[in-house]
Amino acid sequence: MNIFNIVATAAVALAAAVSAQARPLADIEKSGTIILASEGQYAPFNYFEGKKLTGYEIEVGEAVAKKMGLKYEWKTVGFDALLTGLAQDRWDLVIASHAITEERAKAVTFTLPHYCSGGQITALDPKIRTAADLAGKVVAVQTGTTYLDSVKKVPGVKDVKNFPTDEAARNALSSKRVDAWVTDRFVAKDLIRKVPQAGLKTGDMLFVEQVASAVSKGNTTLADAWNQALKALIADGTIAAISQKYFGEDVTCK
Ligand code: LYS
Repeated sequence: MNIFNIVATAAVALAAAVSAQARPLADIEKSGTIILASEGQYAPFNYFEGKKLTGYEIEVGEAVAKKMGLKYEWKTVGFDALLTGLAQDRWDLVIASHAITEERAKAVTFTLPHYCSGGQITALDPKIRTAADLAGKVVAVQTGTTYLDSVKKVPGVKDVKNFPTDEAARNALSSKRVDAWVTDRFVAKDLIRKVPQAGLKTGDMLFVEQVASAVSKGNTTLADAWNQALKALIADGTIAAISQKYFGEDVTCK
């Protein structure tokens, strides 16, 4: 065996060991409790109201778990650590506004989407509305997001500044350390409604995306059961009602 074979064999063994840790549906059912993970810093999708974790995705997650006949327990960590935690068996499922992307799909298995949205240009200056208007401008985004990937592709942007949370990116805009912020269109809409005095103005959507939960790569028993429960709750209007409560509209994918 040469060194390449040894390394390759070790990598395969490691991958097997990591994926073997994912709890299939039968194990979760036996324990009775699914471990859900989210960020808790992305209102109105997932955030804290005092000590209580709440938001559209939190209520959707809890409704789906209940429909599956399971109790649930929440873990919250930074956005960056959520998908890697799946491979380390720290939780069973992540529901934290991750869009389905090819890159992420290499590492995790996505469920059906629970909302459709996209990245929107947000600024204080009403003249900054289109991708072309971002030329020569400094733009804030949260690290590890599809917003970062998409802004990097806009020609002529002067600088893309990364922040650990979406809120930190927004604060950079409010304090005029950046010219624009790219965030989810429903996050921007909610802020404009709740904090009109902040003077945020929205421009074009840079892209659209489907947002879904993620389970450990290949954990299809869990993904299938989740999808079945989610579909039933979309069909009976439960998800639309949760959506109305947070957004005043139905954000599920049409
Ligand atoms: N939907 C975006 C993404 O997939 C942003 C999520 C941001 C969560 N704080 O990356």
